[in-house]
Amino acid sequence: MNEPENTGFSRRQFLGASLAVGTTAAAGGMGIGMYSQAVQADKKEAQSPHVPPGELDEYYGFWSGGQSGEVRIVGVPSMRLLMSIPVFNRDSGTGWGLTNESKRILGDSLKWQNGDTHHIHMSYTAGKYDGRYLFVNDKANTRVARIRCDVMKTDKITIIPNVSCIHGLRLQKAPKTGYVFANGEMIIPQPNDGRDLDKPENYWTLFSALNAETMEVAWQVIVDGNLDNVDTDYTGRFAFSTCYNSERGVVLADMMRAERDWVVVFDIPRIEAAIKEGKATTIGESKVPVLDGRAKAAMNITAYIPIPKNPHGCNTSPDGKYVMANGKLSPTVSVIEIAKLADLMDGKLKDPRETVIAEPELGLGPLHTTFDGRGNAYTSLFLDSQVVKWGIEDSIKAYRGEKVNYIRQKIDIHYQIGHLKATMAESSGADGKWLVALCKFSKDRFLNVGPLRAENDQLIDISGDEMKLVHDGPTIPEPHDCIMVHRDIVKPLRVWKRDDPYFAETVALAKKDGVTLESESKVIREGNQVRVYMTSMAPVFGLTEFKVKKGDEVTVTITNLDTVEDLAHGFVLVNHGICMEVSPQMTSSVTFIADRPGVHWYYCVWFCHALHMEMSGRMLVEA
Ligand code: CUK
Ligand code: CUA
Ligand code: CA
Repeated sequence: MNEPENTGFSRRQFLGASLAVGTTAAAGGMGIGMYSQAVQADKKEAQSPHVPPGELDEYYGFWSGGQSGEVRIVGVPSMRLLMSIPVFNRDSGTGWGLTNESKRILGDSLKWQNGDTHHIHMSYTAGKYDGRYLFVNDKANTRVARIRCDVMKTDKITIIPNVSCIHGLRLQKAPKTGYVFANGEMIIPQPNDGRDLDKPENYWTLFSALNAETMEVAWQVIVDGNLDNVDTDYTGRFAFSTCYNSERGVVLADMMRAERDWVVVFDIPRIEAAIKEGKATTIGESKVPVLDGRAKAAMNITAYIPIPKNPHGCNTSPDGKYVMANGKLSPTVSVIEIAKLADLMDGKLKDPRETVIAEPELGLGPLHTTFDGRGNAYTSLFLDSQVVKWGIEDSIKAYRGEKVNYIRQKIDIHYQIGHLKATMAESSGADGKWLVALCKFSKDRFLNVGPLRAENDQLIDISGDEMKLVHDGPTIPEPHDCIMVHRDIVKPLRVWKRDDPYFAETVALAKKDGVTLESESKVIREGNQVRVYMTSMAPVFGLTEFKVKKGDEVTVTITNLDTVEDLAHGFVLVNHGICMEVSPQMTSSVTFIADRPGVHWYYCVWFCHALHMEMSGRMLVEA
């Protein structure tokens, strides 16, 4: 075992008072590895991230895409980008935001073209990833989306009422994912209808629970302070949220005033019981039941545990014993013992701080923590640009006064790390093989591409005693978080099933028109509405031409009859701003106005056949 020295403490004293302003002022400035700690090289050679041609990655990585608004699938350990899944953004190739199928899912979201995905998580059964769904937040437009893992398409988007910015997002882990928990970050007047504009003392935010199956908001809880990140326990009873703005300030200086903010504990069964007992109200026009979880309401559905200072990440250990609140402006991570929370809720503890059983000093700017399933935690240090590996049980001993060194190793990363994640780490199946460090700055690590740069997702081998950096992975700004799930758990389809709900409504409309999509191509006119049904099979569309009149509302529905894996077609209508994906056995449709007379070509946009260039046709628009 390595015995590195813990130099973190003296460094903290050295920087002392400037700590509070550090995070905001020094972004991009400090921490390029001046304080790297040497560990005795461990004899085990680093695992190779190289996946030879023709072989497959061991893990599916699911990356939030940040302000790109999308989700990405990355192969790990090769770090090859495999696919992007449009969610809150618009997508030129698949037609996400253009097709009728995507418009139905976007619903009221169609009016917004951007999103900001931070936290992505996979549904659980009994604490283990179950490969059914992914859920992701949109900080920018206060939404939560669900992605179906069988087809890797977004299938539900919900706008959350009464809050501004959904930031933290986590799932109930047991017995299976019933609720999706979503943190409202910013505080606003309630209801936010123009009242109290200049009265921040009347601003509040809420914690939201969505039903994972229906994606409807089941209930909300109004809280003191604000809400940053969230995690849950492994029994299904508790959720925990960090709060950096206990001061309920509206400017930075106010948000940093207190030495401690807190973690809010939510007792889910008690919240459900209180709603059943009719204790909920509603806010404004929303019909969602709202409970008052503020301390002064004394409803006994929440508890507030003081934590230093402006804490950020919130991470439950895979054994279900602890939840870590990452100090950000404090060099510490606070370790809360989950077994003590029942007593806390029952009022049996004198001081909620009794639930904190360790507070290791780790370095500057601790943001997030991940786990290897072997008792070690790994915390990202934004200001130090390091990952610190530490022993959880040793940190507990040290807190009790025993003389133990809980720091195992610090490794430099490049640079300014936010989230970090180990393989399978947010499930009881944490396997401690790889760790990804999502670095906000790449600076000199890649070719200069101008003022806007890629970020750097670094791959670290954590399978041995020593962390070893093995790969730099450029990534388009800016994923905040990722999860890595073993490939045995994720089982996507190879071709669509004809009865898929994704296009069921389109199929039903065709049925009303008496059209059998799987074999027929025809044009149906009803007034100035024209419905064009055609098949596609490499290298031909079922119709090589169709005729409409200027001003007609035209719906083109295409069904891909090919059953060959990977044989997608696409439909582009030239100079009409239309493109859509039609993957094997999929039906896609798009509606537009034929506003210009003339000959307008359409063509297939996926290279599907030697005669792909010839896969085209004409829309003839009469004046
Ligand atoms: S937050 Cu971005 S680095 Cu939105 Cu999870 Cu910490
Ligand atoms: Cu069909 Cu190219
Ligand atoms: Ca604060």
